[in-house]
Parts: sequence; structure tokens; C-alpha cells
Amino acid sequence: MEEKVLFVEPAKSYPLDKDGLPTLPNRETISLSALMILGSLEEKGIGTDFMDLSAEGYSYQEILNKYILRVGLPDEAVVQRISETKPSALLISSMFSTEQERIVNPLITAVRKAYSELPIIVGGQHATLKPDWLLETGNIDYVVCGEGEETIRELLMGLKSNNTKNIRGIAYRKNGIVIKTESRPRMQDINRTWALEKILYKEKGELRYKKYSKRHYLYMHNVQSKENLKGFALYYSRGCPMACDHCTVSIIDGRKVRHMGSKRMFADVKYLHETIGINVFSNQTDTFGLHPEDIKFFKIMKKYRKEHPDIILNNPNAFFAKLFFDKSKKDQVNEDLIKLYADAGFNVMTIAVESFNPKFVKKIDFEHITPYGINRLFSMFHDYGMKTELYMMFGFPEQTKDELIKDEKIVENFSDLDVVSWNQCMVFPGTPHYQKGLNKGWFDEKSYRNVIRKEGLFLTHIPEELNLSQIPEYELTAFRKRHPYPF
Ligand code: B12
Ligand code: SF4
Repeated sequence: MEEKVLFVEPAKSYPLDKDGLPTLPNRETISLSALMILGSLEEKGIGTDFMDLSAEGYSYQEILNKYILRVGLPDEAVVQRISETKPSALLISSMFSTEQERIVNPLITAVRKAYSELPIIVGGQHATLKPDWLLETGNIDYVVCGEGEETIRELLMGLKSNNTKNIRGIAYRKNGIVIKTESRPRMQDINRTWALEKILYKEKGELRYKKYSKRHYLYMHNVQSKENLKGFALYYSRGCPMACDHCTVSIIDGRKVRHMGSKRMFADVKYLHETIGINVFSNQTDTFGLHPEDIKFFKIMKKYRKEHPDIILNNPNAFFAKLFFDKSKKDQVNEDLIKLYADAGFNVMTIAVESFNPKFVKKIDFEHITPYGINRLFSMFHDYGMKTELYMMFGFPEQTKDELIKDEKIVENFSDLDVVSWNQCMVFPGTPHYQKGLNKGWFDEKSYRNVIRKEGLFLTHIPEELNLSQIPEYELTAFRKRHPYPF
């Protein structure tokens, strides 16, 4: 039998309301981590196998407690697969800090119990930020910290030759102590091979991700073939210059935006459209439209869509407002650019403002771009046939009720806005907000971990202990009632 490693994208967790019903839509999302890690291994001729527990087992839903629903195949399915295919190592992605204790730890425990010798390697955003939390379980051999493409190849080769010394970017436990090796510099050239076929097809001819995963109803705008929707995530750049206090992206991927190039982007889009019929491409990078290669891509798409008007682009991750304004003049919208986005196939334009209070937001210079200008921007999106969405946040650390009401009033005055999505600020390890919470004694690591273990931490459910604002909990609940998460 060909030697293979098995990559598992764990189950997902979702918040429940007091009636035990999910408060966020369950979504099928392509595992970008597996796409890239397995691509890097396939390129070196290393055999791979892949399971996505939530995408392959949506009907398996288990209520873990009154706050958390687990969605995905049971962990025994992984144990079963290992017994059938005998992989040489198990690779697991740990992206969300909130999912370690309830989702990742039980999976690893189940596998370790059945296979005490199988090397277990975990990577991902959470693993990068908190390798010690994972390693303390005693069930993981290695954590890959940071980008995994190079590290995983070296680690697997090292395991084969019994020499894992001098591998940069890993953490492991020796005599109960966590050892982190020298960190690996970020890749300069991120234009790498992706394991497209392996990830998208479960078996030959059978797609793994069948449901189109939209954010909410607005995303159906302009979609032609509503019955036959297939989606893919665009993730062709890494890094973000903004380093916002609530976010880990600039910390993990750096402030410089590295891009795979517009040619590569288009080649993938064309291939996926022609061979699989994928017609909705939703961006998941954080700076879409900022890098010149994105603009080149939109120009190529504009041409391609003349023959293929069924293709839709959108960016649920939200655009920076500043992309659409001329630098030289206050509130001056760049209409040519808006036309380009419309021609490239965007159906919904989601703009990230988060707050109109500069105390909480770094990404907009409010002297240059005012609410008036943003309203004009939305009107112009409408003029070009696109829907509009505003991404706002509330409950920032130390935010007062008056500050929130001020934001709410500004938003209420927008005339050309279709959807506002209000998101309560979440605090994650590694962020300046988390550090502030520790420094101010609002929580400590133990109490933080206890509360997310018990209640999780979701857009629609922030445990009371992690409300770092000065707004009392009942006011936040009332605010959320006025602005429910848009389905
Ligand atoms: C796409 C995305 C999503 C998607 C899909 C995620 C998925 N595949 O399941 C959606 C929209 C569903 C989503 C949802 C949420 N998200 Co999100 N999301 C992202 C985003 C934008 C990109 C993640 C990604 O796929 N990157 C691409 C991959 C390739 O990069 P990567 O994960 O870093 O992988 C590299 C390395 O980590 C490593 N690696 C990764 N896995 C493995 C595994 C092995 C074995 C190895 C060796 C290496 C390795 O190698 C990879 C290649 O170099 C990030 C922000 C960002 N830019 O990173 C936030 C982010 C991951 N999300 C975040 C959050 C909070 C959420 C939510 C919890 C929010 C909520 N709704 O309450 C939800 C909950 C998820 C759920 N239950 O479904 C936070 C997580 C913070 C944290 N520490 O937990 C992030 C970091 C954003 C932030 N605010 O800081 N998200
Ligand atoms: S702009 Fe977005 S991705 Fe960038 S640091 Fe801020 S929240 Fe994170």
C-alpha cells in the first residue's frame, strides 16, 4: 500500500440559543489549510488522504451543552479511517482558539487512545498562537507554528529518518517542558501548488463541498442559476498592514501583503468554472482590492465575464473603505473603480467600518472619509447594480453606551444600505485586546480558558465574563435584539 499521511479538518462548533437552536447558519467551508498543506506535500510526491469532518457529516449534530453544538462526523470516523488506510502520520488543523477544548482535544484523545505510536501533528492559527495549550494535552507530538508548507515537508522527512533536529517553526514537549524551535521566516513567494482535486473531490466525480455556503440572503443577488450553485473561497494573498487591536492576522501573517499573482488567480477561477462549474467566488483574504494584483485580476475577470456572465464575485470578509476614495479630496469616490468592480462580477459590496470612533478603529481616517462619503459610496454601488453591506462592531474594550449609541445613530441615517452586520468584539489570545485584559486583571489565562470551554465564544454569543466594554450586559442584549445577525 502507498504510504500516506492523513489530514483531518475537525468538526465545527456553533452557538445555541436558549431554545437549543443554532444562532448562526452552519456553513460548509473549504479547508484552505488542507488545500495548501496537502498541495505542498503532493508536490514532493508524498501520498495524502483527507477528511473534512463537518463538510462530510453535516447531519451529525451533537449538543455538547446548552451553549455549543458540534457539527460533523464523530471522531470515531477518523479512528476507523486510520485502521483502514494506516497513514504514516495524522495532520490536524487547529484554527479557532475556541474549538481546541471542545473539538480538537477530544479528536486527538480518541486517536491517541487507539493508536499510541501514530505521529500526531497539529498546525493552524490557534496552534501557532498557543502551541503550549495543545501540547499540554500530552497527546500531540508536534505543533507546526506559522506557515506550514515547508515545515511539514521537513518534519515528515525528519520523522522518517528519525532526525527532527534543526527543524525551524515547530514546538514539542520534552520531559514535560514545551520547546519551541527557531521560528521560520515567512515565505517570500506564496504562489504554491494547491491540492485542488484532493480537497474538492471526495471520490472521483463526487464533490466534497456540495452546499453553496453563503453569508446571508443578500448574497443571492444577481445569481443566475440559483439551483445549481457552487462556491469556492479566493485566498490568494496573506498579511494585513493594519494590525487592529482585536485581530491576529498581522501578527501571524505580517503587515506586508504577499500575493500569488493575478494570473494564478484567474487560472484557478477559469479551471474551477470550466471543470466543476463553480460560479460563486467568495474572497476570504483580509485585504481584497488593496494589492495591485487584485485590481489586475478584476480587469481580467471583466473580460472573462463578457462570455461568462454567470460568474459572481463577493467579499464577505469586507473591503477597506479607503480603497474607493481618492486620496487628494475629502469624500471623493472613485467611480471608475466602482464600475470595474461591478463589471468584474461583484454582487454585494461589504465595507468594513467597525466604528466611527477613531479610538477603536485604525483603518479609516475619518478626517478624510466621513459618514457622508460612505453613504455616497453605498449610493454609487447601488447605481451600478450591486447590493451594499456594512460591517460594524460593538462592545470594544472600555466602550461606553453613549459611544455605541452614537455609532448606531450614524448607521441609521444611511440611506443606501441594504444590510448592517453588527458584530460584538471578541477577544482572542495573541491580540492587544487579550493582553490588555490580562494586564488590567479583567481575566487571567485560566479564567479565559474556563469560560470559552464552558460557553464558547461566537459572534452571537460572548460570555458575560468576556464583555470588556463598560456597557452592561442587559444593554448589549437589547442592542443585539435591535440588530440581530442577518440570515
Ligand atoms: C476563512 C476564515 C473563516 C471561514 C472559514 C474557516 C474554515 N476553513 O473553517 C469562516 C467564514 C467560516 C470563518 C468563521 C469563523 N472565524 Co474565521 N477566519 C478566516 C480567515 C479569514 C482565514 C483562515 C484561513 O483559512 N486561512 C488560510 C489558511 C491556509 O491559512 P492558515 O490557517 O494560517 O494556515 C497556514 C498555517 O496556519 C499552517 N497550518 C494550518 N493548518 C495546519 C495544519 C497542519 C497539520 C500543519 C502542519 C500546518 C497548518 O499552514 C497553513 C499554510 O501556510 C482568518 C483570518 C486570517 N486571515 O487568517 C479568520 C480567523 C481564523 N477566524 C476567526 C474567527 C474568530 C472565526 C469565528 C469563530 C467567528 C465567529 N463567527 O464567531 C468563526 C467560527 C468558525 C466556525 N465555527 O465555523 C479568527 C480566529 C481567532 C482565534 N484565535 O480563534 C481569525 C484568525 C480572524 C481574527 N479575527 O483574528 N472564518
Ligand atoms: S484590517 Fe482586518 S485583517 Fe487587518 S488587522 Fe484589521 S481586522 Fe485584522
